[in-house]
This record gives sequence, structure tokens and C-alpha cells, in this order.
Amino acid sequence: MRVFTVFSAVLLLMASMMIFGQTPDHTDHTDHTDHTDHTDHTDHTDHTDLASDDSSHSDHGMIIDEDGAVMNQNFNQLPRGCTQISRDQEFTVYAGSRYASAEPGMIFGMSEYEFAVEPCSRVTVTFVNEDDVRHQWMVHGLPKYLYPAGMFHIEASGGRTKTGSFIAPSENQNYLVHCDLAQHMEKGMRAQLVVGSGSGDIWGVSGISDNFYRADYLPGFTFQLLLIFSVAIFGFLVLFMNRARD
Ligand SMILES: [Cu+2]
Repeated sequence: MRVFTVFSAVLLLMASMMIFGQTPDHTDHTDHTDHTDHTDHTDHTDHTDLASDDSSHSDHGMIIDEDGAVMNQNFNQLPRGCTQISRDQEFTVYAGSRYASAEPGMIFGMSEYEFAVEPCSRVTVTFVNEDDVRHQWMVHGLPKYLYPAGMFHIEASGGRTKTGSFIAPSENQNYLVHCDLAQHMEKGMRAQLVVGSGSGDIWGVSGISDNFYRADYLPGFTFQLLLIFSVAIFGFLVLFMNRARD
């Protein structure tokens, strides 16, 4: 019987490690933005609007010069669900090794890791690169009917500054912002764009969320709670039976 007591204590310990070691994560939802493409197909007016807007291609697309590049810039094409540009929001983001110091093991960093914007707002980012190497400020998961590959992207050459604008979607959602150069995200350049009330923190954002990826196919938080309670009850039963025998 004593063996059972030890066994249940070990189980209890393992279950609590599972719960406190892992926090539920909404990462996967960030990539689900594409679904809006499918659900919104009812309003056909949008398509004609887009078609006519597409002819005025002047400020859309790619800009490259010696300071860097801006890809998929968008000043005036409204995302679905937006009737107008809600407001203009501007950020100045500094990229550089000196911003990495707060996070252990990080090499690269940004002056901010969270960018909160209103739905349908026009967001202008001035990206100041203080390092010698290139850096990027890249948003992923945006609606693909407006942003090819769902991406808006500013790249600044070493020591240069680059400014770009895009219009935030109408839904409350978190989007990954990162630098796509090899190992720059892993070494600290991982941030998030929060549109409206957002959809939960993206994992591994410097100074904001845990650097821990939890796959969707693993048992959820509720399951882990149930597990710890059942193990606890089992443990107490064994203890109680031991006492009763003595
Ligand atoms: Cu970088």
C-alpha cells in the first residue's frame, strides 16, 4: 500500500508539472485569417470595388531603394468589413542589438514588441535600423485579397530608416510581426500586432508571452485539470485506505 501512496504522489507531481509548465496557447488561430476570405464572399460589391481600385496601382506593391524595401504597401484599399479608414496611427520602431539585452540569450531586438491598432486604421511604421545588418518589420496572416501572401513588409538596410503603410483588417485579431532574416526571429525579433481587442497573445513574443510552443493536438487545459483532480482523489483514497488498515 505504501508503494501506491508513493506512486500517486509521483503522478500528482507529474500532473502539476504538466499544468504549470504549459499554458494554453492560441498561436494557431493567428494563421486562420484566411477564413475571412471564404466567409465574406457574400458581399459581391467588394469584388467590383477591388477590381476598380486595382487599376490605380501607383501606391500599391513594392518599393526598393538603397535604404531598403517596402512590400505590399496599402494607403487606401479598404479591407472587407471596413467602411472607411477609422484613423491614422503611426509608430516609430527601432531595431538593434541594444534592445535585446532584456531577454536572456537574445541577440537582436526591437524597441517595442506589441503594436495595438484599431480595426480599419491606416498604420504607418517608421522602421529605424540601428544595426549594421539588414532588419525587417514583417506582418503575417493579413487578408490575402489585399496583401499577397498575407504579408506587409518593411526592410531597412544597416543604419537606414524606411517607412511604410498598410490598413489593418476589420476583425479583432493578433498577427505575428517578425524579422524574417535567418535566425533573427529566434534571436529576439518576434513581436505582435494587436488589432482591436485581439485574439490572444502569440507565443514567444519578447517580454510579452512565454517562449513555449504548445501544439494543438496535445490535451487541453481542462483535460489537464480533470487529470490532476482525479489523480488527487485517487491519492487521497489510497491514503485513507492505508489509514483504515492501520
Ligand atoms: Cu533582423
